[in-house]
Formats: sequence, structure tokens, C-alpha cells
Amino acid sequence: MKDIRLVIGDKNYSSWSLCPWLLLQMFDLEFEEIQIALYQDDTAEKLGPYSPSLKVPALLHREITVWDSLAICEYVNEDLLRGRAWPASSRRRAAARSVSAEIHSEFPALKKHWPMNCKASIKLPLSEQIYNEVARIDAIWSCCRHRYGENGDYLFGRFSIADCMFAPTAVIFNSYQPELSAAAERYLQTLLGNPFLRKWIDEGRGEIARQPLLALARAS
Ligand SMILES: N[C@@H](CCC(=O)N[C@@H](CS)C(=O)NCC(=O)O)C(=O)O
Repeated sequence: MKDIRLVIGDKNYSSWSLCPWLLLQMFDLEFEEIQIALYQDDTAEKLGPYSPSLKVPALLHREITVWDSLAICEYVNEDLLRGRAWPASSRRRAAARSVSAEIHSEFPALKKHWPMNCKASIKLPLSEQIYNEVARIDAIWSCCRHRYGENGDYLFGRFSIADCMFAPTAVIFNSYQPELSAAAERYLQTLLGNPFLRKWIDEGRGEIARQPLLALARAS
């Protein structure tokens, strides 16, 4: 058994599982992937031994359990990476933490109507709420790239937890194709070009479908 185990859902659907999975991959931390199929009658029963919230992701490290994507990223950063997964300066770290928390806790319309589905590819009309939420994400991406991105192509230059937290958004935007500013589009393409994110998307596309492909998205 490996020292680090990450419990995830279907790669096709589980947006929050993607965040810590990408972090572990990007920082070359060896881990065992425990995958539990979502939306099945026995999903909660299978998650029970691993995740107190009965949700994914959950990280098991020796005798410690951490659940919730952002909490896992913080734990990995602190205990396994000696702080390397956030930007070095406190001003940048504050901004990176703020945008990560924002994507984690806000954007209710996108979360409800534009679910992650690696197999989906359809340009959807935007409701006013979706339009506003896409515009806010565009502003975050453009602003971070403009202010903090001089040392690389990621939000804060070099790869950080902020990029992990926006990776699901990149998959979602790749599926539903909203119009973005040039700077935001460039950042989207940076994320989509990440070899580990491409691997996740490919594996998600290869999984058995457990939800209708477009019905969820069309509700917007
Ligand atoms: N805030 C949590 C949300 C976790 C969450 O909603 N996970 C979904 C999959 S992405 C889940 O486990 N759904 C199963 C269920 O609700 O039964 C996090 O960021 O980890």
C-alpha cells in the first residue's frame, strides 16, 4: 500500500477530485488512486470507509484523513511540499488563496447548470447568471495573468494550487465553449495543454457513462 492514497470519483464527472489529483501529479508525489463510481446505489456505502462527508475527493496519508479538495491541497502543500504549491510572496499567496476559495465556494449557476463532463462538446447559450459568472472567471484569469504571471504561463506564473482549483473550470469551458477574452483564452489553452490534465480528460472520456451526456447542461 502506498503512503499517499487519493480517493476520487469518475474522472468524467468528478470536478473536485481533479484538483488534488493534478497537484499530486504536478509535484511528482507517488500515490495510489482509489476510484469509486459516483451516482450508484452503493456509492455512499463504498465511500464510507474513506470519507466522512461521503464525498470525493479524500486523501489518506498514514493515519491522517483529509476530505474536501481545497483542504487536501492545503495539507499536501504544508506537509508534503514544504509550501511549494503556493506562490512565494505573501501578496501573491493572498491573491492565489482568494481566487482558489472563490472558485471553490462561489459560482452557483455554473456548478448547477454546467457540470463537468469530459465527453461533452456543445456551445451552449448563456443565461444572464451564467454570463456573469463566466465574466467573473474571465476577470480573475486575466487579472492574475496580467499582475502575477510574468514567470510562466500559469495564473501566478509557475504552477500553483490556484491552477489545480481552476482545472475543472477549464474542462467545463472546453466542453461548453463560452466566449473569453484573449488573455483568459490563452490561460485556458495553457491548462488544457497540461499533460496531466489531458491524461485526466482522456481517461474520463474512456469511462462508462453514468449520466446523460447533455441533459444536465441543457437545463441552463
Ligand atoms: N466541497 C467538496 C465537494 C465535494 C463534492 O461535491 N464531490 C462530489 C463529486 S465532485 C461528490 O462526491 N458527489 C457524490 C455525492 O454527492 O453523492 C470538495 O471540494 O471536495
